[in-house]
Amino acid sequence: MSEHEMIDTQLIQDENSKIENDLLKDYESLGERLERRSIDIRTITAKVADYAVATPTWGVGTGGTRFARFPNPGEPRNIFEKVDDCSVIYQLGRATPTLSPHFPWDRVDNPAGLMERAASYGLSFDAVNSNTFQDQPGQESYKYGSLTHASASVREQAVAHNIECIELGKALGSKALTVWIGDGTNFPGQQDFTASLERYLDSMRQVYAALPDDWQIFIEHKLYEPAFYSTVIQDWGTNYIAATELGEKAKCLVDLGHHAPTVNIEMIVARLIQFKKLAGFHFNDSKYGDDDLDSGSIDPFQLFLVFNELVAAESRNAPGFDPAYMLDQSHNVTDPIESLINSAATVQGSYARALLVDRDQLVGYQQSNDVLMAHKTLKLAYETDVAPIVAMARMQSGGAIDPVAVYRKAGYREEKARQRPASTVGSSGIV
Ligand code: PSV
Ligand code: MN
Repeated sequence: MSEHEMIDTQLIQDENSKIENDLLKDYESLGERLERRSIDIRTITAKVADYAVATPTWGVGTGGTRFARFPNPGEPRNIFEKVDDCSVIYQLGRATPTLSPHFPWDRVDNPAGLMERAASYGLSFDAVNSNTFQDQPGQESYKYGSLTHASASVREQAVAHNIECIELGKALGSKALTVWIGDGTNFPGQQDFTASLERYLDSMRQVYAALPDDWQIFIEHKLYEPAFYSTVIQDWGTNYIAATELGEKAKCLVDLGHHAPTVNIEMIVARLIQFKKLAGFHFNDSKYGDDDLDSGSIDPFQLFLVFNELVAAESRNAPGFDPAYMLDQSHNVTDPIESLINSAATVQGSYARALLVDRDQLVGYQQSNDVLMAHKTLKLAYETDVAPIVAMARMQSGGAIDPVAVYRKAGYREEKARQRPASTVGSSGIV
């Protein structure tokens, strides 16, 4: 348990006690139904309780679009306040014990102090993220690219930043660097596809060489945006090639929002697992071009199918399978703390559903080409309401049965609105 908490633990207990009986009844009834399918609800609950997903520090600020940003009251103004907000998400939801920081947004002079603040809430640091998609004062511009820029000095600056991120990450106890670049073009003819990828590989080899032995580098691909004609690391194919060229410590990170609308993401996940190159995830959802909607808010079945691949890999002890799980969302119209609590629970729920798939039965139907029954095997798991399992896992771990309700009742946002004067700058979230 952590040393101190942002939300009064008595409030959590009082609120839980009001609905605990209902939860027990729902849990018992679900337990009976699962027993008929030879599934032990306690085993599933224990696995769900063990499942963790990292909070992105940038997610607790209000996001925006390229048209406007409408800041929430009480936004965190620096990484210490972001950690405070993340601790609320963890305290109430119990699914998010780690934080994924982004530099230079979260750069501090005293990483030990930051680690201490996080540890006081029982939090630690997951993969660190570099940022060469924005200019910083006094630097050469990334307008025409960063790690792939035509100018050697801009590439050197971008490489140096990534190496600095590794250093900052080491001080925070992190073990991985996630590299996403916005490099690409808006016009056919603007850039040579081959030369820009060559420059990327050359820059990344220098970053890779600076990785400590027990570190990994996660390469994140994205179809488009900010570049609208071509992007250098645009899909999992280029990502896989880059990770393979770099070496064993390089793996491919799948941000769910970074694919064309109809792409079969679960199949990409299966391929990356098969060839030991799955780094992990940035969970979010998307409908058209946004890559930052709340997890499971648009296509929860897809999220389930991704977890179906993960659980299949887990159950067959797939070699080298150890993905990092992170959320990556931008909250423009909701309270970020509520969205992140909710999204972490949604991700946990998808894991729970995937655990309910009868894998032996599925293999049998696949072998005998019983298409409908194979599909129904997945659907049966997907259509099971696992909310009592997720809520029970949360309650047993000391969290709130209904975390958003307790968050609202605690008046945390109102309190922070008083303590943190309104900001109009875009520093605390994704712009
Ligand atoms: C890019 O869209 C991305 O998904 C990358 O992970 C960035 O680091 C993050 O969003 C924050 O802007
Ligand atoms: Mn991402």
